[in-house]
Amino acid sequence: MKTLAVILVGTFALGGAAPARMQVVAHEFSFSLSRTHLRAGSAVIELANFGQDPHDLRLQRIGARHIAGTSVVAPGSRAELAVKLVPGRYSLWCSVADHRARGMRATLIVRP
Ligand SMILES: [Cu+2]
Repeated sequence: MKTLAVILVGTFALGGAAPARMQVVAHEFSFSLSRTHLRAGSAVIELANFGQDPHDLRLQRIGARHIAGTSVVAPGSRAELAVKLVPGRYSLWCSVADHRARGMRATLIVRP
């Protein structure tokens, strides 16, 4: 019985520590998301630039003011963005030049 309790505590601690992960692949001119829904809490969003131009990633919960984002990522490179997500709808876009208007935008849903 004592052993079982220790295992349960160990599993719980591990599960609580690992943030959700999501990947956004950038091309000219689109974003493709490894998932469109995430649970609220800590998450690491990776921007992988598979395109031929520099791109970045901006993230904003619709209705909120704060904008999170990566630096501009060179072709073939990646960047990670660590965020704490509250439930809501989020806009994702590339802020380089007119890329957003050209199609580098997506929506992410964060569930409670
Ligand atoms: Cu771009």
